[in-house]
Amino acid sequence: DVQVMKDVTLGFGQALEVCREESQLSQDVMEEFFHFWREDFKFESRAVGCALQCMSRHFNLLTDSSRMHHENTHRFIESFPNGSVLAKQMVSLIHGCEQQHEAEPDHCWRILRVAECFKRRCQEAGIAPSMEIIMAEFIMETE
Ligand code: M21
Repeated sequence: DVQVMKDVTLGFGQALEVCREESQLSQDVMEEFFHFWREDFKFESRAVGCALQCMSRHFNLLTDSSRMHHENTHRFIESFPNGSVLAKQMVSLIHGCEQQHEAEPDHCWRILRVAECFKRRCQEAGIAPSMEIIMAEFIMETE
């Protein structure tokens, strides 16, 4: 459900400003979190992985070993309108991606790879929101 993913993205994205400094993310690497869904978004910068780690921590979505905390993540997604339709699927997609990248010892790099994998799986499953939808909503919310 594209609408749900859009809401979760915007909610999760609230933490970007909190995390920009500590993850040393330059403005041009990820100006706004919804750029994550852009076709041309590059998964090249370690700082993006560090930012995702910080943002996840902000919402208490990680375990001590910087893996996804399943219950908290499920609850977080469920807290959005209709979130319950996607919560289980998202947790399972992320978990599958974590297993695929388990060999990467650096948390920031691993999380970046997991995020890239997660985005691809969402596109394959048809639950990735389009930029047009996200942009329109973002502009309305900030006006
Ligand atoms: C929910 C909207 C967007 C989320 C995108 C980022 C997904 C990042 C997944 C990182 C998961 C970190 C797990 C660590 O193993």
